[in-house]
Amino acid sequence: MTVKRDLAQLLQADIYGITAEELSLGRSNVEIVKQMIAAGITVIQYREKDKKAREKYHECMKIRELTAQAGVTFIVNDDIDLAMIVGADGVHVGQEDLPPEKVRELVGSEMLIGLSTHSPEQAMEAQKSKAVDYIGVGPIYPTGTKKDVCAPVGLEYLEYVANKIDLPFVAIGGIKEHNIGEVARKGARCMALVSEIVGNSDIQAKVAALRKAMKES
Ligand code: TZP
Ligand code: MG
Repeated sequence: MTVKRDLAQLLQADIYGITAEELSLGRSNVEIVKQMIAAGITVIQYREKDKKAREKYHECMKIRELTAQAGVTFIVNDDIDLAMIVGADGVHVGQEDLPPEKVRELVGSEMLIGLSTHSPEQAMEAQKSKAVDYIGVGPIYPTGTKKDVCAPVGLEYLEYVANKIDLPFVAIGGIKEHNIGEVARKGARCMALVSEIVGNSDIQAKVAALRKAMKES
């Protein structure tokens, strides 16, 4: 039922959806996931920094059910235990979280591991580590969504990854309809957008417009 370690699906994804309830115009994370699925998004990450573990567990159980029914890859940000308990397809960690090799020991061989990277050195290290399945590349542009975010890495680092790194990658940070074409032109095929998607009252229309802007680039 679940699509474990389905890198093929991840590679085909054009848009990677991420939850952010505080930016979702009063809609719940679960409601946003329903709308992302309706918009045809095939990879969805649950990112929730403010809630208690029990509430996150209940939300993720519901999201697991919805994504499994739709054949959508479900990734949990930060919480390795939560990802395992709800049977997520993947877990996404940052540079200051547990090392990916140790995460792999915990989650086993089936689960996808994503790692955020911000420099060529970090991308190289991720590639050498056989534990990482894909990397996040960003923030490309300034973003107000992530609180502890580093300075924008710019398009130069994105180009480096597109040309020199073999791992699948997801561009992230400040990507909007007006600049997604520029990101695509630098070699990104999969983009993660938070505020641009969850902060829109018509997610289906926004995703269609984003896809059009990517294709026209
Ligand atoms: N990691 C790097 S930037 C970012 C995360 C989670 C936030 C991106 O949000 P937005 O609203 O698409 O700029
Ligand atoms: Mg993190």
